[in-house]
Amino acid sequence: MTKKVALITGVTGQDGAYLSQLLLNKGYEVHGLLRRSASADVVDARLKWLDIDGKISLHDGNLTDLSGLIRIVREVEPDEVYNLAAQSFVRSSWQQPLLTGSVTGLGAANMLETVRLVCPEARFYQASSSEMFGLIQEPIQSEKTPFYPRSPYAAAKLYAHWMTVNYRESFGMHASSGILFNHESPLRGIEFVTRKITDGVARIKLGMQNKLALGNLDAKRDWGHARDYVKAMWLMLQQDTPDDFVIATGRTTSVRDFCAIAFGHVGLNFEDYVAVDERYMRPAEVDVLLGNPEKARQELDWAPETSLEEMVAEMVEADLQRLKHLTHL
Ligand code: NDP
Ligand code: GDR
Repeated sequence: MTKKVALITGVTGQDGAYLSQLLLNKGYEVHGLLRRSASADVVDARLKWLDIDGKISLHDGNLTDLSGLIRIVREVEPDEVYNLAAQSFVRSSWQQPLLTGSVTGLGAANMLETVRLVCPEARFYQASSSEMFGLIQEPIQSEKTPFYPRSPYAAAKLYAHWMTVNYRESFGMHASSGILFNHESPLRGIEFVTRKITDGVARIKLGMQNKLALGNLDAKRDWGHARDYVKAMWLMLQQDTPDDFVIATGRTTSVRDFCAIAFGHVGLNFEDYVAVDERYMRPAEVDVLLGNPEKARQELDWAPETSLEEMVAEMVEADLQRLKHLTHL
């Protein structure tokens, strides 16, 4: 049997790494879009962490460069395209609103257009986000909840989301959008609050630091594990009909309570170490997110497998290991 071929944009990010691992385990030939970096020696650190760096074909390109995308897709001839690349840090999107629009918004349109022109039969996944719910219009958010974006990032994701729906409806493309709530792991970028906390806990435990400065401790998020969430991406592209799905755990936790769990894991009280610093507050905040994954449960047979406590323990332990061995990530 011929191998299925997948192309992943954002392959060097958290989800790209876990998705590559999942697809390789399923026997796929995996290709990834790699944007040129002056730090080429560390850009594939996550793939190395999972020990899959040599198993993926990487292609030099950028989501903002349509002709390059066309060239790569012609070469790869993918059966499935996962568009995960984005300027994904919400806070930076106020500092770089136009770049965020170009990459996170128009970049998705570039990818959709590339697939439509070169391989319209390929299945397409768009990484949509719970940030699109922003100022929530319902206490529990589902596929039917109206959107209210609260950042340039969320506005760009909303454009990409509707373009995905539009290409599905206009051109009959098998294009699906996963509205994923926050998902974390030891491979999470250090600037996001969960990893910032678990890294801080590990540093404090090892005597390398004595305070952790955070922003809004009252913000609440529905946090799941990235390893569980990439399975949902794959499942969406295995369906006969493309559609949109909320992927979440159905449990929401405050940043404060996340701190309590993470510090508690190493026997420390977070109140002795965490300080609030106004610099980490946002111009407009998403106060609370809580997703309803019922549709995914019923139609994809998907459910989260890792509890928040298990995930926090895994993240703190990984950060302790990394700092002891001074591993890059
Ligand atoms: P990361 O920030 O870890 O990864 C982003 C990826 O996009 C990196 O590989 C990055 O490359 C790449 N990238 C950025 N700009 C460009 C560009 N111009 N051209 C090509 N590649 C580019 O994100 P995650 O893995 O956490 O998230 C994956 C996707 O899912 C993102 O679109 C994110 O917005 C979305 N999402 C994430 C959620 C989460 O909780 N993690 C929840 C909902 C949606 P490089 O390594 O060179 O920086
Ligand atoms: P988010 O993730 O904005 O939800 O976007 P992040 O971890 O950055 O923030 C979550 C919440 O924590 C509060 N917070 C802090 N955040 C950061 N980064 N640093 C701090 O010091 C801090 N203190 C408190 C924030 O104000 C916020 O309320 C993530 C990204 O992965 C997006 O790409 C994705 O779409 C959404 O999740 C779903």
